[in-house]
Amino acid sequence: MAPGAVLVPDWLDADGQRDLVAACREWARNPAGMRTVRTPGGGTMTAKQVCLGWHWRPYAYSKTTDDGAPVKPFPPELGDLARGALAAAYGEAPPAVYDMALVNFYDADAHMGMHQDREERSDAPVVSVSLGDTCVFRFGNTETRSRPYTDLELRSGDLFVFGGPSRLAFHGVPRILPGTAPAGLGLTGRLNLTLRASGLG
Ligand code: MD3
Ligand code: FE
Repeated sequence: MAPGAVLVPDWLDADGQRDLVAACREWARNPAGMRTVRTPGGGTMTAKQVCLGWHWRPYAYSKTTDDGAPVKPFPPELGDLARGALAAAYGEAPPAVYDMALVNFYDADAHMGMHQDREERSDAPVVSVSLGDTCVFRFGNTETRSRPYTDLELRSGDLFVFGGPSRLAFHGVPRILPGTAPAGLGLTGRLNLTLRASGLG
């Protein structure tokens, strides 16, 4: 891929995928479900979302949710998952503190427009794990949200790590390929888990 962007296909086996789906369901359920994110321009995002560790509000992080409730904790096992992901992608784990996760759920019609992730104060790589339906992922450049970009498919169990010059690349999810989740996973739609170092202490 581009410098700093490493795709590890089939990083999680079937059992690992099933465990992570179950965990995502727990994190989404307690105490509140997944939320619909409203953007400052008055739009709504089609992917539903849960934040762990830090609350992401377009376009800032906070320690309370929109209704003033404390943000759900960052599960320590996700720190281990992040370290394992960095080792798999780069062969070593840079010493950043991973303290926030975003879980995005896409139904068949959901998508995510081209954007940069630049609310974090840390330049540590973003770790992304895909579960369920395959998506078309659009990986762009650091200058504009338009071409040049590369479209590729992310499948259940795939790991993608975005560090170095790729950290500020524009990216998005133009579409989901419904019905492509592995049989036996028990997931209709797509879950994406991103792990980040907020750098906010
Ligand atoms: C490249 N999520 O949560 S994951 C996001 O599939 C987000 O839910 C998409 O974009 C999803 O912000 C894409 C791949 C990804 C995540 C973060 C990145 C690619 C990235 C940050 C920087 C560069
Ligand atoms: Fe993003």
